[in-house]
Amino acid sequence: MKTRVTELLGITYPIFQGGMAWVAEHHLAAAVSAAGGLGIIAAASAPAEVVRSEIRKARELTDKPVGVNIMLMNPNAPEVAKVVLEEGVGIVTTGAGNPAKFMKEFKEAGVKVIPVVASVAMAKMMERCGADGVIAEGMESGGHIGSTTTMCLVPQVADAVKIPVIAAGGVGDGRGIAASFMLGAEAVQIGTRFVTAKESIVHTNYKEKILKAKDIDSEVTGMSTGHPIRQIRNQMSREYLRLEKEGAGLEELEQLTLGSLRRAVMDGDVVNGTLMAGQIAGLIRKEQTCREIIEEMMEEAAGLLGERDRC
Ligand code: TUI
Repeated sequence: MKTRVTELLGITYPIFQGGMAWVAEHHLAAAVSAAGGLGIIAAASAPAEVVRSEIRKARELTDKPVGVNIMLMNPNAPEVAKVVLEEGVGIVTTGAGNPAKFMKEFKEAGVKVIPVVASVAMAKMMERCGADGVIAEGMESGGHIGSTTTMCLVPQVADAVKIPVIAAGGVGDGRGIAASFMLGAEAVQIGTRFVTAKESIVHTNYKEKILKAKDIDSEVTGMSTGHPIRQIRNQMSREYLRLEKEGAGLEELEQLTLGSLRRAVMDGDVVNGTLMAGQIAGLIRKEQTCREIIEEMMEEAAGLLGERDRC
C-alpha cells in the first residue's frame, strides 16, 4: 500500500509504532522497522546518552529506518535533539508540545520531522514551520492526550494541511487502518497493540491488563492539572482521581505518580503503577510478534479498501 508517507520515509507499510515512554525501546522499534513499519525509539525522559545507545542498539538489529520521538515536556529535549543529529537519525516525531525551535536545525540536516498534533491550529502551524507530515492524535490514545477524537480530528486536519496526515488514537486492527484512510490519513500510528507484542519488553502483568481490558476500562487522570493521561483503571488511577476531586495541588499529585509508569512497565506493578493504554485495548486479545501484527492488519485493511474500490 503505497502512500506519500511510505514513499517519503522508505517504509513498506504505512504503520508507525507510537513513541511510548519506557515501552518504545530498541527491541520493539527494531522489530517494527524490520517488519516493514516505522519503529520509533521514545526518548521520553531518558538522558540523551541513553537515547544514543538505544539508537545504536536498534541499528545492530535492523538496517531499516528507525525514528526517534522527542517528548517536548522533557527539559532534556535540546540535548536529545543534538544526539539525534549527531547519530544521523533520519526521522523524528515529537509529542506533548511545540517543536518549532528545533525545526530549522532538523530541516537543514535533512531530518524528516513529523510532530504529533492534537488540533487543526497546531497542524497548520507545523506545516508553516516546515514539518514533513503531522500525526493527528485523538483522545482515544493512551498516555498524554488532547481533547478531540480521532474521528473528528483526522478529517479536519486533512482538510487544513497539504502535508500528509498520520492518524493516531483508536487504531488497533485493519478496520482502524481502512477507516483512517477514509478520513484522509495516509498512514496510522499504533501504540497499545504494540505494547502487547512479543518483542515488547513490557512486564507480562501490564500486557495481561491490556489483553483482558474491556472497552470501558480506561480513564483519564490529570484533567485538573492540564496534563490529561489515559490509562487503564486501577488503584493508582482511582486514588489520583479521588485526590483531584478533593482539589489536591500539582505537587501532591505529582508525588503520587512519580516513577509510576516505570513501576508498571518494568516491575509489573499493576496496582500502584500507571498503565497507559488507549481505548482500543478492549480489541486486543493476543500476544503476537510485530510482524504478525503488521501483516494481519495490512491484509485486513487492504481487503477492506479493495472492496471499496470494487463498489
Ligand atoms: O506525548 C504524547 N503522549 C505521551 S507523552 C507521555 S510521557 C508523560 N509521562 C507522564 C506525564 C506526562 C507525560 C505519555 N504519553 N502524545 C503526543 C501528544 N502530543 N498528544 C498530545 C500532544 C500535543 C498537545 C499539545 C501536541 C502539541 C500540543 O501543542 C500545545 C502547544 O504547545 O501549543
